[in-house]
Amino acid sequence: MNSKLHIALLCININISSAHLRLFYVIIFFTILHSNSQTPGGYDLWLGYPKIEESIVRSEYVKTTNSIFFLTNSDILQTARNELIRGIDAMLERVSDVRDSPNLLNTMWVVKKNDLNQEIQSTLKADFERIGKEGFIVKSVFLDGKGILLISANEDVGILYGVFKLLQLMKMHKSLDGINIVETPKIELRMLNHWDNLDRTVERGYAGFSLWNWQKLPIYIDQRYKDYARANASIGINATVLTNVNANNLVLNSDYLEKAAALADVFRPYGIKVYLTARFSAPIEIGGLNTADPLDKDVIEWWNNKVKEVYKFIPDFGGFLVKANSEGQPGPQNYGRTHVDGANMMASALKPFGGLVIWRAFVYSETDTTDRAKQAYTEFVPYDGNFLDNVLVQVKNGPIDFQPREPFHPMFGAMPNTSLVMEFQITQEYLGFSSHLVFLPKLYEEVLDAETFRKGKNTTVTKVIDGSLFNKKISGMAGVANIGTDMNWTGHPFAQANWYGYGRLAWDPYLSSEIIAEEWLRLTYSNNPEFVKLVKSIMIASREAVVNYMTPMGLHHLMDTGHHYGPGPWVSDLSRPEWNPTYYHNADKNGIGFDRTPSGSNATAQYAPEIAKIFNDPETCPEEYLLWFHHLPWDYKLKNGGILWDAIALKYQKGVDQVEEMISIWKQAKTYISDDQYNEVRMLLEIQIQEARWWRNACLLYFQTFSGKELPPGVERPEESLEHYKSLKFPYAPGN
Ligand code: GCW
Repeated sequence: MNSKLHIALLCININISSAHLRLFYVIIFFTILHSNSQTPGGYDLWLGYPKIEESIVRSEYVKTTNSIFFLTNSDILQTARNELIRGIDAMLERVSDVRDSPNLLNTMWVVKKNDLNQEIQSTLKADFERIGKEGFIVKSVFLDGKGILLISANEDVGILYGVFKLLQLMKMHKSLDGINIVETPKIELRMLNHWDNLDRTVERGYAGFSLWNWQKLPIYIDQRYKDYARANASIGINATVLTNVNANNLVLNSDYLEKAAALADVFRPYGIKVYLTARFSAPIEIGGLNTADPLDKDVIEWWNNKVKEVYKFIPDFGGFLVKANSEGQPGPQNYGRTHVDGANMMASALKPFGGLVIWRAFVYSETDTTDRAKQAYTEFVPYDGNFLDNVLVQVKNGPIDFQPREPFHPMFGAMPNTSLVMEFQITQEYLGFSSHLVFLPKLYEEVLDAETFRKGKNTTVTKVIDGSLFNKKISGMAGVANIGTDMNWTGHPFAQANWYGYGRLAWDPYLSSEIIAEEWLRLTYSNNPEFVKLVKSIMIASREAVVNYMTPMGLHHLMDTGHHYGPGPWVSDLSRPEWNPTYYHNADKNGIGFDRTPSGSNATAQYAPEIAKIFNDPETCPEEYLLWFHHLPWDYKLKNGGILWDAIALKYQKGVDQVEEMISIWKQAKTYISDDQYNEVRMLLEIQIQEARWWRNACLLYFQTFSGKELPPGVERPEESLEHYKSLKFPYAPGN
């Protein structure tokens, strides 16, 4: 319920006789107005529409939106229209005049290209050509000698995105005077990957249970499904994979397809397509065949029929996401076939319906003893050019697994004849779960901006995945969702910024993380410039802080076993070598780090020679990747003259100091937000500082057993012994 309305009702219900009580309510009323968020607990995400008080801005908006011609003849356009009315009515506190036919008083038009007259169409010809299927125009134009605001697009969904754009601008109090925005997404497939199981647990989920209530579907449609779709549409996400890549084949049975279809029906008016994960062995498990060999004719027929059935339920079904021959999942290699055989077989079944296969490259073998970081490249790059054109290969941002920092995956740029999808993780499996404030667009930006040097200079990862470098027709980005049933959707209020920021970068991978942070803060909390400046500085520093207190200088995968909660650098007894942190840090009395140069695993050879050369030499290797690529002595001299051991220790300390700084800045931001908003994050920061100290202490005590050196001045002494840290067990850590 709207909080203002709520207070008003309270006042009616209770017979307030005392003046004191009256004053009390007045105070509550103003406290609530003070904050931007309209429903408690952050449910509104970045989509609350608080009243605009500033009179100049307000009067401009009132004038612009006074009389609106909104031609509405589809479900998506109806969604857009509802959103526009909801937004402007709330922000301007009035009932707006929106009609299906034009009149002379119109101040604004929301009309698709084909419904505009020829004259405007030809004036805006260049714009319409630029915006493609999903882009939009928000522009001041002259119509019969009168200035109006026009929102237009080639397709319905462009109108929806244009409406959200306008509302966001208004929420940020931007002037609409002479506005001229012509935007189109730079990536075609902007996907969320839910690792949601049918029992509603979420693999690596830290925000409650899965949103999808399979038990009550298809009849019961939870309001959350619509709110979820609305949030995604507002940032341009157009695809969602409902189920975990560790797939349960039951979702391909008709009873579940009917449920998935009900979700697809909810998402369609928001421009979002549904995808499912497909378990490769489904023909055996639910099809009753005795093989899932992709070249077997019964298997091929089974998939053809299954796909036909899926499209009966979901006519605009997006396709299958497949994790095959990875971490125990079945795949074509079980039958002596290749990834190409498997992916192309499914792609052929989907092709007549326009569906896609998204085949994951996250593979590493239980028998292959070569450096895990090399395996995906070794396996996939030779297949470049062999996949059908409705197959996309989805590659994690780095060669290991969503670590706080990894160099970019060498497959980016190495497969010019294959469409590669970037897979980012939004859920914070290795970055403190939903208790740590970490602004991930900083990480995403670093990967996207990385130079691949595959076609000379200035050939960044972004240019690989947006398709511009190798003229790829389909481009894509996937984000492993951090969304669940928690009241605020993501567990940590600032984890909403990672969902938001992921969507913004999928729309435009050239955007800077600073701009995204600022937008999100303004849309979520407050337009106050002081507040934005303060809190933006927390967000921007937060990613480097977590790298420092968990895995500085290129260290990686030091997390405890299974759940990945907290430090476990000492773990060395797991059945597969590459599951052990000791495999990655290789600490011994001589030094620390993974030698991936030609004298070691030679993983650097998978990068372009120009990049490999930089990584190969510890003198030129960026310090943040030093121990990713090199095994170096504890007293190795760094550029600043210090030795490696001291530098590692000081980085751990710095991470802790940075979180302390984040806490002190958050305190300064207190006056700009409500107490609830303040306290929620304050408590989470308390967890974060404790855990940052825990990471520092545990890792330094452990590595010290090898380095044999004292902690340098400036590094706080650990409160507990190494044995204490080693003894900590967390059988119920979430998300496992
Ligand atoms: O990071 C690892 C996770 C697994 C996950 C796997 C993957 C879905 O620990 O939980 O499985 O990656 O990406 O397939």
